[in-house]
Amino acid sequence: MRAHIALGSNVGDRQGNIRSAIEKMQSVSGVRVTKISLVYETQPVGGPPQGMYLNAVVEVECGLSAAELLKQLQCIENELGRTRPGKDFPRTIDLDILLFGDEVIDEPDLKVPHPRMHERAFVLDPLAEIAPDAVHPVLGKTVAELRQTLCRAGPGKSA
Ligand code: A4P
Ligand code: MG
Repeated sequence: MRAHIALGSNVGDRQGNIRSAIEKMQSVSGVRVTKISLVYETQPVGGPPQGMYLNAVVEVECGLSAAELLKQLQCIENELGRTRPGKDFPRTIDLDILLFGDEVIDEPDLKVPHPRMHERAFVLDPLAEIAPDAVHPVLGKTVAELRQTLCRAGPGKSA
């Protein structure tokens, strides 16, 4: 299955955290990283006042189920020192499954497509760079179309 994963970091060595997370994904058996977007610096959206984020998206070919992939991503978050004081708090690394082929999953601990992906420039800009033609299976629009209709935070802002 082809899946897309968002990476976000705004604590510590942000570039190093993104790079280490991708390296760790590459070493998960059953996961092959096939595309990597550029890294984007973005304004924090939601949560308490906090530093700027680096965001990126990768595409993987995945022999695991979505639930198994989530478990592996959470292990990587923990290895990179992720703590969870509350929602939208600063983080060393956040790994979210955006799309998992055309699967629609609505479990308490796993929602795919990611419920907020279509509202967020910090997701759609890097995703559109590597997968403009991927289709959101609920909204029935391509990533490029979602990005075009996005309401931006303000002129020149990328988040
Ligand atoms: N979960 C459910 N669905 C998924 C999925 N598709 N992928 C559950 C990954 N996890 C999923 O996540 C909380 C729970 O979501 C997990 O236990 C998992 O079972 P978390 O990573 O512990 O907490 P979080 O990151 O605070 O929540 P979440 O939902 O990832 O937050 P958001 O909505 O993604 O927002 N601003 C900028 N510029 N850049 C950012 O990257 N990120 C956030 C986080 C806010 N503002 C940001 C950024
Ligand atoms: Mg998360």
